[in-house]
Amino acid sequence: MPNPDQRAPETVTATGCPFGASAVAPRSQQGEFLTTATGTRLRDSDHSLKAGRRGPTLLQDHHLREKIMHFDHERIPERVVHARGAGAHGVFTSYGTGAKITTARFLAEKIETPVFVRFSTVLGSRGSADTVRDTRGFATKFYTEEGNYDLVGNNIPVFFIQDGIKFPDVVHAAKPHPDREIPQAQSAHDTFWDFVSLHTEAQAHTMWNMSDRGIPASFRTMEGFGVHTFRLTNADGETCLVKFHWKPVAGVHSMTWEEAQLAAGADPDFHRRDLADAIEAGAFPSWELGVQVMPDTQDEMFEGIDLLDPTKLVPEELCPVQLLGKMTLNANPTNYFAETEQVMFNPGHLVPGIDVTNDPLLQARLFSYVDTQLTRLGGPNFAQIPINRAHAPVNDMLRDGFHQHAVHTGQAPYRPNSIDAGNPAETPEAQRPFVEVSTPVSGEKVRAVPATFDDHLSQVRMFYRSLTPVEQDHVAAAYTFELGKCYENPVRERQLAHLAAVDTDLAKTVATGLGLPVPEPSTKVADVEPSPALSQVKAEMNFPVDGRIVGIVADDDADLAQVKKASAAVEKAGMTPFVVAAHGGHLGGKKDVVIDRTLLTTRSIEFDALLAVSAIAPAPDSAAAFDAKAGDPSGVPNSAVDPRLTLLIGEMYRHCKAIAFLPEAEAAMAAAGIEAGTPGIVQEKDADKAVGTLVDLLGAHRAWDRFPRSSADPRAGRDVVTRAGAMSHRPSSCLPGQDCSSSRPSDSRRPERASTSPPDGVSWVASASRLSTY
Ligand code: HDE
Repeated sequence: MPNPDQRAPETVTATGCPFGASAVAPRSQQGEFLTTATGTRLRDSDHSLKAGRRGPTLLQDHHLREKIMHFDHERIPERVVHARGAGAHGVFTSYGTGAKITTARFLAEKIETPVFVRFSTVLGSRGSADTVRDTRGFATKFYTEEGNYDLVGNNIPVFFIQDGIKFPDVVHAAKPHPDREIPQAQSAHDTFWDFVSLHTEAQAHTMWNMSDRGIPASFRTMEGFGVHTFRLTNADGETCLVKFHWKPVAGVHSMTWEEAQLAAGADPDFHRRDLADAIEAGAFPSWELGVQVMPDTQDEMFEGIDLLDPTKLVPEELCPVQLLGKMTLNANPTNYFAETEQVMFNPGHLVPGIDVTNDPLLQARLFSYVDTQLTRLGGPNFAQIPINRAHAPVNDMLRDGFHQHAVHTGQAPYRPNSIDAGNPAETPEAQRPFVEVSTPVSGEKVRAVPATFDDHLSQVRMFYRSLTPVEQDHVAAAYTFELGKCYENPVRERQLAHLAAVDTDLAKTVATGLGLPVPEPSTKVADVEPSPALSQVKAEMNFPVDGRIVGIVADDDADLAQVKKASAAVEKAGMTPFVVAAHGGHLGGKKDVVIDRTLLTTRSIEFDALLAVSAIAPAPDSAAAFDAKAGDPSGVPNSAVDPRLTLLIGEMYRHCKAIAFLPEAEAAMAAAGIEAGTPGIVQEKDADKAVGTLVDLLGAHRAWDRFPRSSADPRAGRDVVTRAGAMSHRPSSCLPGQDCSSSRPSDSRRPERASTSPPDGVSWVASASRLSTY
């Protein structure tokens, strides 16, 4: 309590509004008139104070000085990694299935916890493109009643390095070259490949980056991983080791490399826009949170995998993901800077029941995240920034510092004290304090990792062999592209030798593309069983299509009834229709059909599928000198079709997207050289039916079967999407009470079904018989 002679500042907000005045007002600007930062009303903010109209500006112009001073300091240092990001608010609803393994309240009870999520790329600067090939950050802040819990993960389950001390090295190597500061936001350059080819432990993460995971279709279709192993404690004090997973309800989907490159130019904000648009449209992105639960054994190993090694994953076939709850992102931030830029995450923001392990990468992170905020957010009081504030009561003894917002009372911010009656008290056991799990520690001081960290390549081989042929092709193309952008031959050769160790066919394909011989394998690699759960292309896929974009192509003479029918059917399916025509405004002069895109403004990357109601004849602006897209020589010359429509359809065709043609649009199909019966190509008379078929095709994301493998390919003969020798994987044994059969890898089914019938209770998987050596 303050003393009788003490008074605190008035309880007003930063903008002078009394707290509690209204839900919105405390955060916003106040009143009708422009003021200075201290509330003095201004008459003129457009002219500086001068000695005469043509005279010099006067030093006394305090408003000019305040305005320019503030502007000069509007930027804060961007994050040293993960600088480019997009955020959203949401809610996490627990299934209550976690009670057996953790005391964390937000998991154990069927409760709703507000969350803020920030997705990011790692390498690029704040203004870089969204669709570069890179890892994506997936950081979630749960504002729980027991304090903030941050799950600061990535969309890739393994990491480049085993020990945090090497983080500056990998980041320096991956960031632009220090002399010219290029290339921005990508790994296709010598220093990156120099580092990863010299550090074989980086090969696993690198192959994930070269796979389709490195170019997600959307933040909404990314898996998330906590990467490290964490330790959970239940009410009986029993512990288990877990790996966290986020499973996207919309399925795991990626871009094609050409799409990613086109998007980086045509719409560098592609992912940010997609997230915000989906939320605005009510297609709320959602994920289920799950855990792989492993016994907390003394050696911290599972199935021969060292759980402290962050370059390794645990195959879901050996330890299924058990679902704990569902997160739905349902609101966009109000102000990018205040929320998405100023949010700060920290793997050390833990709640009772969740603790860290000795993973040497995680240990370094526990130091790093508080440290970086000091510079980035300008002092130690970053937890007081609105987006970072806990929703649980805060009663700390942290005092003063830059930008202190709290007006602390009392005289004894220390413990023990008698002057403030000993307050605040330490939390007794019954009141659920956070207590570190007491684990025995022994050993000599060394700079070394355990011998069980030594195998760097067997899981790289496992990952590659778990992919379907079409995904393997993408991996081979990505390595060829990236190494093709390197100048240093020794770097390429060293990387090729690692690929030769991982898979001979892969190395051959890449070496052929580079025009280099296939080197001897760098080492001998153990064979491990593939894990089909790692592939994102399944034989049967039927994912929700909410928030997908369907382009509806029509010209002024098109049957407007069909256009309207198509739009209505697309909306009914939870998707967004974009009408594409030759010009802006309205179709056929009728006010009721608004044109969203023109052939000049659009590009194929905007659409997940296309429905052509009619062809579009060459428009007045279809001269190549005006719009270079019109000069594209591909397609079948056809004076009746605008060449930009042919290009649009051709690109979507190349990207294996679904395209439907109504009869009036068949000239466009012919102009693009598309044959009837091609996978993913629909010919229908009626818009309603066409949309129905598109929905089915979109459920599988893409028609990969459109392009069979060439017979020159060493792996030819295999189906494009069916994995050669796919095996059945079941966890070899389950603890009593666990229904392992229901814990399939969750992207192989429509996940909302799982949401309505979550597992009864999560338990841990006993160590299965050793299937393989890692
Ligand atoms: Fe980070 N990381 N990191 N990291 N990281 C940061 O913290 C760091 C690592 C991850 O949206 C920084 O506030 C070190 C692994 C995400 O705000 C910084 C090491 C994983 C984000 C930092 C790692 C991540 C960050 C930069 C090795 C996946 C963005 C700004 C010991 C499990 C969070 C900041 C956001 C951000 C350091 C390794 C994920 C510099 C030293 C492994 C998603 O503190």
